[in-house]
Formats: sequence, structure tokens, C-alpha cells
Amino acid sequence: MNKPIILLLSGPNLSLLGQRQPEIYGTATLDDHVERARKRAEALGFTLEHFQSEHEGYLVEEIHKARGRAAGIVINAGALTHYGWSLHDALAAYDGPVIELHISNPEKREPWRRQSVLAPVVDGTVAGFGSIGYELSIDAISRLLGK
Ligand code: CA2
Repeated sequence: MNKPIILLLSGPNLSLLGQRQPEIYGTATLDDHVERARKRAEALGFTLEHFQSEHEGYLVEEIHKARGRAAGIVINAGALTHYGWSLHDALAAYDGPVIELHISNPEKREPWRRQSVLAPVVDGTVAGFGSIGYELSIDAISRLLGK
């Protein structure tokens, strides 16, 4: 039988992780984070799919495609977290559990990072735990699905 899918979405500039600002984001690359999430998902009986884009509309399209297909979504929308209203609307139309994920803790940073337009349409937020957050987010989706 096919394993349920968890979709991990990565927004703008996350492709640069590991190259700059290690004091904020650590030294791991996006591939490193995805592999941590994949290992955890597989250990819990899921298949992980990952999609990264610098463009809001491409992320919206992936959320649409996830409807009826993916069991849950983990999204680190990058700076779109703070103003990406089309992501808010797309997630509002998605039925499964959604976890908002941040490597840093936006609450401790600049004031403009303290607003998340995604927060009203997600089940919960994991922030400030660095790469551990990727595993915690997969755990949260699994628990919310009752596994
Ligand atoms: O802490 C997080 O995971 C963020 O979602 C990361 C975003 C930021 O805009 C959010 O406020 C919090 C930034 C993504 C990575 O940006 C980089 C820029 C240059 C070099 C490395 C990473």
C-alpha cells in the first residue's frame, strides 16, 4: 500500500541556507534540513515530498495540488510568511493538518517578522529550534493525523 505523503514547502531564499548568516540560520543547507525531515517521515511511515520556490504563485500551485493527495503540509514560507496572503488563502482551502515552520524565532527578531499571515490558517507553529524543527514538524503532523 502507498504510504501517506507529507508535503514540505520551502519559500524564497531558503535555497541560500548554509551560505550566509550562519549566526541566525546555522550552517546546514536546505538539502540537509530536507534529509532530516525525510528520515523522520520515513521512520513514521510517511513519504516526504519537498518543493522549494522563490515564487509565491508556484507555492500556491503546490498547495492546490496537495488537496486530496497529501496527508499534511509543513511550510517554511520564508519572508512570504509575513505578507503572502495568497498562501494564506490556498492553505485555508486545504483540508489536512498544516504546520508553519521557522528555523529562527521570528518573535525575537525585527518587528516586521512578528506578523505571520499564515498563522490563522495553520494548526501550529514550530520556530526557533534550528534544524530540529524539521523533525518536530513531521512529528506534529504525524500526531495530528493520529499516528
Ligand atoms: O527562520 C526562518 O525559517 C525564516 O522563515 C527564514 C526566512 C525569513 O524571511 C523568515 O522571517 C524566517 C529567510 C530565509 C533564508 O534567508 C537567507 C538569506 C540569506 C542567506 C541565507 C538564508
